[in-house]
Amino acid sequence: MKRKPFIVTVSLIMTSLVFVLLDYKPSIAQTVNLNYANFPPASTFPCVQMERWKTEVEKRTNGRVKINTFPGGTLLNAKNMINGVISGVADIGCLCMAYQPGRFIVTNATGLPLGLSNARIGSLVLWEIYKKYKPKAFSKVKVLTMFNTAPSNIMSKKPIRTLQDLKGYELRASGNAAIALGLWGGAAVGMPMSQTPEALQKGTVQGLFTALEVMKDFKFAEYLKYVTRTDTLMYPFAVVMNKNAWNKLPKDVQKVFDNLSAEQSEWTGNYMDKHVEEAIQWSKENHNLEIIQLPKEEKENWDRILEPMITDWIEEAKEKELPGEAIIKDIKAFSTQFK
Ligand code: 3IO
Repeated sequence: MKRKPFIVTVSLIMTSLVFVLLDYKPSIAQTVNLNYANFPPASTFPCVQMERWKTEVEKRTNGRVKINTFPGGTLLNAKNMINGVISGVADIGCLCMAYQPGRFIVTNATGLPLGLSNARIGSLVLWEIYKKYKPKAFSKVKVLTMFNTAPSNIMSKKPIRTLQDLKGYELRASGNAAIALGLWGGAAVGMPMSQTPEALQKGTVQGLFTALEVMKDFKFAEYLKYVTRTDTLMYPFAVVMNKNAWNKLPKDVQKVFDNLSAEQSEWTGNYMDKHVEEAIQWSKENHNLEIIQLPKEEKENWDRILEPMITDWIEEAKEKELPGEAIIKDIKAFSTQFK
């Protein structure tokens, strides 16, 4: 075999190099892959909002950003969510702030019994509070959005019609909701939502205290036949992103994410409010759910019992050198603004 002249070899190498570069360059500039972790099952509202956000981001960036979603705690679980995002195990994570009340004092104030009447208002108020106070708890992440659940209600195996019925009764709840149950005389058992189905099956708890859409999404209505309408206290959520991953994003992509923040908050609130209604209907039609309405005076009494939670929270905030009174005033003001 005759050897190719040197110049031919060199030009062949150069041409392939050009092809490799041409081929390679657009693909690195074009797609950013981001992993998004979530703790509860795919059917539940935190994951529904995650899929909606993914769809919008992929559409608005013309496919230049691809979001890989990990529901059900497959990448990070409820309690290690924010630390996992800070350390880069996931690029994005959705967390419930009520699971770490001491870590998210400011934003958890929107979960106090302050009369926020639905998830839409709760979510928009939470987002305003975040923007205004920029709590230190989020200094190591980029916050993409925040939202709140609908107000909480008691779901239980036996009917709860009076405070007497609640005495010592074991119900699963976290954060402010757990404090409230305690004040009413119940026995709150703390754990993330993702562990609740097993605890109910095992009989460690006899019900739970949170937003009602879980009756359908976790099929709790199959064995929890009673709802007592308390309609108070929300569970605040945040979606956070790894700072490095954020800094590496092209400016126009960052803008797409930022433009989605308030919109995603409101979308999730609206979805939650609508889905709670659907879940109640579904539970009544398929599982014979009984809804217990407290008589007006009784309801006022239940609400009154929770009032010290506000002053206690203000005290706790003060100890941490946070403007507790101003934050509570702002929550109330924002909530009338969004009515
Ligand atoms: C919740 C958490 C995960 C999936 C569905 C949910 N519905 C309401 C919540 C609020 C919450 O975090 C909780 O623990 O009750």
